[in-house]
Amino acid sequence: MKNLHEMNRPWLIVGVLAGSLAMTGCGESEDDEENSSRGDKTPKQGYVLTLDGSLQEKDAKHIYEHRVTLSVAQNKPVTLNYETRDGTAIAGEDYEAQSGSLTFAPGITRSTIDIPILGDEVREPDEYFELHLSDVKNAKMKPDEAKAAITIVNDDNRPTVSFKIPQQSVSEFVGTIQVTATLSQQSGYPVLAELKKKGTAKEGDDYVIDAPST
Ligand SMILES: [Ca+2]
Ligand SMILES: [Ca+2]
Repeated sequence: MKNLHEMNRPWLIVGVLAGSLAMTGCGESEDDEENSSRGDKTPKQGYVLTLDGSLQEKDAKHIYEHRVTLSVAQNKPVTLNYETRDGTAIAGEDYEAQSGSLTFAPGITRSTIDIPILGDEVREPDEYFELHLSDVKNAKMKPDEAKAAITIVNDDNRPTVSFKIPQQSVSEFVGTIQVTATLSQQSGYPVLAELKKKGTAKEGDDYVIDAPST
């Protein structure tokens, strides 16, 4: 019996090991199924997002690149439509209106929309226009993220005022002369200038000024 008992033990041990191995093998198989499920090529839901932007106006036409992003890369092309709309900035005067469609190729999460900005040398307030996104396919977009305000920041200084002809001599019998003041550049604001008079000729005796006091 002793021998038989000793002979049986290895079988028992082998049986336990076999059971253990079988359980381990079973566990690996379940993990594989889970991995397979995770790697089924269906990425997390993607969201299209664009933020407000701002740029310096500059003094000539240039291109502003407005960024649009996708929160997670997708395995299908993500498409959307876009269009600009006037705010205080006016299409044709401050920027060139744009509309069209944008595509994120599979795996891509960043893209830009080019918008021509019509820079000039006219001092103006900061102005903005809007970029609206719509018809997103193969991704989602939150309603409050469907548009961005883009501000064109003024970069023009105040113009200077000067006389076109700084000094001139005229006959006492000339009658009326015109004295012209000029601005160094256009202004988007009304420009007021104070008129000061001095000299040996006296107003009322030698001349009168037929002009606004400013
Ligand atoms: Ca400018
Ligand atoms: Ca300007």
